[in-house]
Amino acid sequence: MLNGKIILTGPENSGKSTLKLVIFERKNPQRLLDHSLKATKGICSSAFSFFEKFQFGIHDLAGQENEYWFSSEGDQVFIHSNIIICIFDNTSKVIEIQNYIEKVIDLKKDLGIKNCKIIIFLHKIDQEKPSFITYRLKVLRQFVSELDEDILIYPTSITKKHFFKTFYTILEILISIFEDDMKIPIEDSRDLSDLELELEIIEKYELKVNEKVFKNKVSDLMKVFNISNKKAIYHLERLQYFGLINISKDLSHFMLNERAMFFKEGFKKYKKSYKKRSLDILYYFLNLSKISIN
Ligand SMILES: Nc1nc2c(ncn2[C@@H]2O[C@H](COP(=O)(O)OP(=O)(O)OP(=O)(O)O)[C@@H](O)[C@H]2O)c(=O)[nH]1
Ligand SMILES: [Mg+2]
Repeated sequence: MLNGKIILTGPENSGKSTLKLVIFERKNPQRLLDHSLKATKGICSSAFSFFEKFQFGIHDLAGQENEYWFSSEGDQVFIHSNIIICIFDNTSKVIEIQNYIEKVIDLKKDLGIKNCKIIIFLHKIDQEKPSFITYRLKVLRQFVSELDEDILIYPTSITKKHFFKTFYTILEILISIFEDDMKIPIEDSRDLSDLELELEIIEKYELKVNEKVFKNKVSDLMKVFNISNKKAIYHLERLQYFGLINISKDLSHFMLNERAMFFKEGFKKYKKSYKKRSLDILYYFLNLSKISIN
């Protein structure tokens, strides 16, 4: 039995499936921006866990089938959900976004779902000028403030400039909503110094455009960080699991991948203001695993 249920909904082509893949399944955002996924058919469900203990399902609904999801048969998928994330392409008409939000609120009332938060992502903000996004957010926030639901709206995008912030925002949302369930287990020997070193590795190395060779030597890493080969491989394997680097088969070389370059662009910028809290948050992602649901 899973302890959490998250629904991703929104108009077709708004970016739901891509967001799920780049954040939770550690896929390369650039690849999914260059090669779009096919439109989702029906519902695409996956399950994940943090620290193995807190297990949750994410259900990504096909935008093309929205009529069905909001019908008295299709709406059953929303039962027991804890978070309904509505994702909109920021270029959508405000009135369409507002109508959609109202439909979700009605659905929640009809189904009598309690303990469920509605979250709005104004997505693909890279497509518009910041001043336009600010204006849009203001209009939508004003709209939701008049509803009798406590709805938060976040600007998001998986492009390089916004990837880290989006990634961080999603984690903060999960931690705030699943607060008690998501506490770091006491038995976890939470060593943030490991994570700190791994972030330094990401900051130190680079990946040039179209570079495909493993050019960084593990022996150099050992010298720079004054660590043993065993420790170096330990950190590199964690970073590989985090979806940020690739290690050569013989474990002698490694390279940052494109996802790491996306990650570090924002991390560098936000690191100063987020400080220790950001380490805690990133620690969660190191402890995220995909689990099978059968
Ligand atoms: N510019 C930009 N494009 C994005 C972003 N996120 C996703 N996309 C693109 O948006 C398109 C739609 O993405 P999907 O994830 O398939 O959209 P969806 O909401 O799952 O669509 P349905 O399955 O039809 O409901 C793809 O071409 C993605 O590359 C983003 O942050 N910025
Ligand atoms: Mg989809």
